[in-house]
Amino acid sequence: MRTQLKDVTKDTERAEVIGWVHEVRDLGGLSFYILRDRTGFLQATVVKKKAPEAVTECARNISRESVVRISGIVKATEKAPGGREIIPETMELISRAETPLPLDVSEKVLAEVDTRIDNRYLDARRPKVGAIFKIRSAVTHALYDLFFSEGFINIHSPKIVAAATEGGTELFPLAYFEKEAFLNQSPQLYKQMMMSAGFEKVFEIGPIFRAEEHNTTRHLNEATSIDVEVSFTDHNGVMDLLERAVVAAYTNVEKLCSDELELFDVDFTVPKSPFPKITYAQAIDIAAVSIDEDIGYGDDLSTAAERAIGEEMGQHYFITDWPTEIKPYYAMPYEDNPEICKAFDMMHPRMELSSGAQRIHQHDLLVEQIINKGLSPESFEFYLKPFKYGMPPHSGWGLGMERLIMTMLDLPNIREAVLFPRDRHRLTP
Ligand code: ATP
Ligand code: AMO
Repeated sequence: MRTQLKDVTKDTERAEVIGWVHEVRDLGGLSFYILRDRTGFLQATVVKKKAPEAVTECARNISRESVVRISGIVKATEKAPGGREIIPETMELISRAETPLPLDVSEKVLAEVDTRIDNRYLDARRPKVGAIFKIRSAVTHALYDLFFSEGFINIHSPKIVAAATEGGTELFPLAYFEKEAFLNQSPQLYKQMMMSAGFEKVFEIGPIFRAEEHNTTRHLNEATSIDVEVSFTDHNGVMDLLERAVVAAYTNVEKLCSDELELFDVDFTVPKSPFPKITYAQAIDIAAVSIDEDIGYGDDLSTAAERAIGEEMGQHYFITDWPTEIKPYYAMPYEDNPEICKAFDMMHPRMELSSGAQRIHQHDLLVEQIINKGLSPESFEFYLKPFKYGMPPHSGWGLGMERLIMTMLDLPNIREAVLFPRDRHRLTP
């Protein structure tokens, strides 16, 4: 029976293990093989004079990153990682790795991102890279737990659609028989329609597609969005939910991934709630005195502005009360001041993580806003119809999974938080 490497301890007498050969050190009469599996490392030590001939024969032919099976006696030794080693009685080469390797797995310094992603199957063998995806999995687990424990219904919205949701510029067109179709930019319209259906609380964690023209370190063409929509609550209600989601994600990572976190040079602390809130007007004031660019009320927040405000805030925070003009048509204007709306962004000091809003639920007002944005209500017919037949007040947000992970672990590039990233120059692997 195979034992995982972390379960081989100083007190283990005998074990059978299978792993990748992470390192080979041949000192002539003595050779060391560091085995690796997803749980850790184990040194196998072969003393040529003492080992069975079949073992020395197999050991001689072993290349790094080959898969081997070893059975033997376990001994305590301070000189090996984890304070123990295995002395092989049998050794079998299960799958040989060719040399040279396209990427050095044991190398401490990471190769260029492009080389790494070209060889992702090897790159992900590095404990630090594997750790990112174990942490991402713990975040996903925490979010599903939170949403289910709060009575949310999980939905899956279509990814092939006929209309833009977030504005038409970042759309990927698709050959769809005789019709024009696109990859969906956001579940926005569908999660709202389910409010009309009476589902009350829905969530979806799934792909979104955006034809981002430029390569940046925080944009992907295929990203994962954590989306929620909730009826009978306003923007403040869903901002509270967003805080709970971020705190739950961090808390689960702290609980389950302490070994993984040790691999990162990051000051990991669960964000304190409530997150501070500033209005868009206050955010612009901070940016105006902090950055060289010309920035004023009504402008989008540039990357430099986001950084400057983030530095001032020093933790996760909300920007509320945005000008209606620069937020999407579905954001609800304040009744007493329609120039501003009940939209918010949730920010990490480094960048935006989430956008959300209380939505317009009145059909005629929504049509008016669609027209104000220069869009045509005809192309939104399927979306607008539910607003005529009993649409409850509702609010929601979308939170970028990769940005959440990237900021949590202080990763320099968003591509590190996706197994197989898609950008303008990359469609494989
Ligand atoms: P969202 O689009 O979801 O609101 P975001 O963080 O991408 O989130 P944007 O409003 O698209 O926000 O961009 C904010 C700023 O980031 C822009 O003003 C611009 O400075 C920079 N930026 C956004 N997209 C790009 C891009 N594709 N290339 C270069 N810079 C970009
Ligand atoms: P928005 O367009 O702000 O809002 O997107 C929500 C969040 O999704 C993430 N995100 C991305 N991450 C990586 N690469 C991209 N190209 C990318 N685009 C977006 C960001 C962003 O904050 N429908 C609204 C949400 C809502 O109101 O419910 C929406 O899509 O972290």
